[in-house]
Amino acid sequence: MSVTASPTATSSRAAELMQLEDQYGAHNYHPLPVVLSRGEGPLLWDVDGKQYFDFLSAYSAVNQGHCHPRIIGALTKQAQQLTLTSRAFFNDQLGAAEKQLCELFGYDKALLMNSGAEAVETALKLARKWGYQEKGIAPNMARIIVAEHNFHGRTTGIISFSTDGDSTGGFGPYMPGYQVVPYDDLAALEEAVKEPHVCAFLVEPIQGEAGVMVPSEGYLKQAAAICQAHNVLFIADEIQTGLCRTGRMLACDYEGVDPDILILGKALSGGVMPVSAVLANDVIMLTIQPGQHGSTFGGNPLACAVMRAALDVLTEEKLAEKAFALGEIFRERMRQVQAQRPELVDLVRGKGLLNAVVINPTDDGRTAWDVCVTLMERGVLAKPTHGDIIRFAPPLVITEAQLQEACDVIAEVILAF
Ligand code: IF1
Repeated sequence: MSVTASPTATSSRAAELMQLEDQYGAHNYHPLPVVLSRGEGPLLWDVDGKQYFDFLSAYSAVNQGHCHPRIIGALTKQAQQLTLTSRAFFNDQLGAAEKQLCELFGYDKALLMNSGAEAVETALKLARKWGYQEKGIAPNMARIIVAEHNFHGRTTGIISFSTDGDSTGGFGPYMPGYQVVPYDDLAALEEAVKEPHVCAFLVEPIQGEAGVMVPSEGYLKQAAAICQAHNVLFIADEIQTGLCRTGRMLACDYEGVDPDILILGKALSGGVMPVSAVLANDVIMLTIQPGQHGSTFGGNPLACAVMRAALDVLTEEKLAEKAFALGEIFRERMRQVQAQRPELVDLVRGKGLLNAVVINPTDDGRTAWDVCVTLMERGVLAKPTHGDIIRFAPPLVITEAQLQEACDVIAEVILAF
């Protein structure tokens, strides 16, 4: 692909479409000024036909690449047969999909939901139920430990334990029953889980939104051991880090950690539709009985068919191995840039193809956002988080040649910045 250096001449069509969103849509995002209309693999095209490398992957929902033919094939086939029955009845897709999930990740049972936040809420309810029924915590006294700088979704329950002002400000009152401990701090965690009402510790194996914060080697394993020693459930939110993104099927696999409750989402559907899942063994999962939890679309036949194809693509195309190898190349390329511009590039970190580059603001006030606008003009789409951190997360199907080509652009842009 030839990445044209043409400046972004926002066409009238693009401007018109951006204006529509501005006039008729909520202003809950501040998108880069690009209007996309087609995606294939690691590539996106805007309404003017300009081609881009996607280095966000819809926040790791498109690990399998845009519009993967296997997944789209499963979608279109099932869409013409049966899309939704509700769980009031059985359907011919759900059981096989649950079986595939349980066998792939090694759990007794799966509970399918739609958005990631819904799966997180489901995990929190399961942990509390288990706390009351199995651990004997007094009614309404269950507490859950979470990490500082966490991101687990946007519901009023989940933001109740967020430490990010933007996520929580102005949305009170907040749900009680949570305690925040510093991320990557085993002593603080051990102190917190001693409290007898604690039923669970919820944590991201790598904190994505916080800026791809990779914890110390051994943190996950020791945290899981501390939880086990205190009869506290270890809940891993792998919605962003899971499904091959970090170079293993799960980020927890790097340390051989088997969470008591595993939460998946995003790439569980390859970015085709919202599909999320909670996995746990019977002693936890069966604390919820009929009528105690659910969702209209949870486990719908269309989502099941899509999820099964999305999981097949991850394993058959060996996307974890690819992410691992390509991630090494990416970080090495970025470290070469850092060596040339140490005053600008503060840090390069990540695992597999979940990486971040921290850009120090320049003396004349230009920031990571400005780098991303220039990258957009040069045909690479990435988005900053928390002002100075650029997350680089291409679809795992990107080829080495494409990755190198995108790195050439990223290096040129940063070095010229
Ligand atoms: C937004 C962030 C990323 C997640 C983890 C649960 C959820 C997410 C680890 C909830 C969702 C998305 C949400 C989206 C942007 C994006 C995001 F910037 F918000 F934090 F990826 F880092 N656990 N993350 O990353 O899943 O309900 O969205 O399906 O809200 O702006 P969801």
